[in-house]
Amino acid sequence: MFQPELETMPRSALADLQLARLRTQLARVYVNVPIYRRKFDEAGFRPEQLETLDDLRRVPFTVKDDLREAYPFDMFAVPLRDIVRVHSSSGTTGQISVVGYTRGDVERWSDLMARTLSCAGATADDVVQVTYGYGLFTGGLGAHYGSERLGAMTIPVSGGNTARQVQVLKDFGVTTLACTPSYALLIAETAASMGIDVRSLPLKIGVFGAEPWSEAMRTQIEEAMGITAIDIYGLSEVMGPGVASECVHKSGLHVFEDHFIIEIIDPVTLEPVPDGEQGEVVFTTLTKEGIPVIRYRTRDISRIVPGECACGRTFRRMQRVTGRTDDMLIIRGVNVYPSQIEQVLMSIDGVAPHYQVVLGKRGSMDTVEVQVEVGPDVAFDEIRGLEALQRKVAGAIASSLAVSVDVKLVEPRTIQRSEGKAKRVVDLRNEGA
Ligand code: DLL
Repeated sequence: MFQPELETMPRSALADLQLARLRTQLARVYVNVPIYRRKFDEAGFRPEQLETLDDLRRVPFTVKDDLREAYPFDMFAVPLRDIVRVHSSSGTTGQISVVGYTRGDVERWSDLMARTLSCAGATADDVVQVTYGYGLFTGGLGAHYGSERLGAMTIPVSGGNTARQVQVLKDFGVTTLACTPSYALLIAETAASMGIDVRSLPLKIGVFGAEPWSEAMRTQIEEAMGITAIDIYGLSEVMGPGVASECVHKSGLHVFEDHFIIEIIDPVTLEPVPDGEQGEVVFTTLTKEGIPVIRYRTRDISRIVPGECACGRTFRRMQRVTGRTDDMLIIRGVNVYPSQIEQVLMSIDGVAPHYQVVLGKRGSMDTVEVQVEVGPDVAFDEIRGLEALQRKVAGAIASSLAVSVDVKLVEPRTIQRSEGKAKRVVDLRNEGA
């Protein structure tokens, strides 16, 4: 463990630490960030009223729109001269939000990413290839600083140029790869086309995150690369990667609770749900100086995994994020996340782990078509075999998810590959309208 004294802290000591930090944090934002002061005043809440951790429920939520309205710097809690770095959220929808880090924030983030890598089994002896994008995205620099903090040999390749990624992987004796899971698959596929079997290389650990991926996808990647694939989670608004990470037991992601308070709420009633029940993840940062967030609604769906982990860490675990409230498809009344479709697809022989869900319109009806590549061993010109495979895929989705969707099998390598976050849903409903 990178910080065993913190990672295995007794729960009661952790609660004391959280409460002390939370008090300071709430007082700071109240004084320094007018947006928080206004919200707290409107809710009739004063920071000094917080007596127990449960009182956090009385504090108003922060949502993505608050950060957007504060664009670029209005939610910063320190003068700009104390900010040493900015990043931003991916901004696939609408205005981006900007986040700022003080020197202390960068220090703590480096520790938390070193923790993450160490959770995954990496040590100072490892050679870490950072293939997350460097730039405004938090993935590249986050992993980079963490890897250096761990003392590992850090290779800042950034995303893109997949053939070069493979070359570096092979020539530099890389043992740990940090990238999105979808990009890991593309790297494996590209290596194979270059005649390189990744399984025969020293690579042994993958730290994959930044997008939803299924357990079945994990198995695919682990088999294709001969590695242990670890799920790592975070978001720019809260810090970037390094908010939660699986350990080698792969049974949920330990939330780094000395720095973040996690709550799971019902997104409709906004009330907390009991441990083990699914809901929207809400985070409060306890130590961030640049841009603290208080009860930030992530829109990510997860649940607390009850019980203790065999690794000895006392931090509670969240289940892998299956999707976001805004990615959820409602297909004839049934709620479905793309990652659930992925899980079904990956369990079927003959289809490749490359797919897209295409939303369209037929007349006034919404249509959903799952496009998936057939595996390399399937003869694309053998109509009867293809029809049977298509029926099998549609049948498996219908029986697992209780929805019927159109399935289209496509030829290998026709679904667009991504070098960062994969685009799983293509919405054509407003095209040509
Ligand atoms: O994706 C930070 C990150 C970088 C995490 C590298 C892990 C590795 P954003 O670009 O702000 O930050 O996107 C955050 O991505 O709210 C989730 O919806 C999704 N996400 C991140 N990690 C996971 C994961 C980075 N392990 C948004 N599983 C989050 C599922 C994830 N979704």
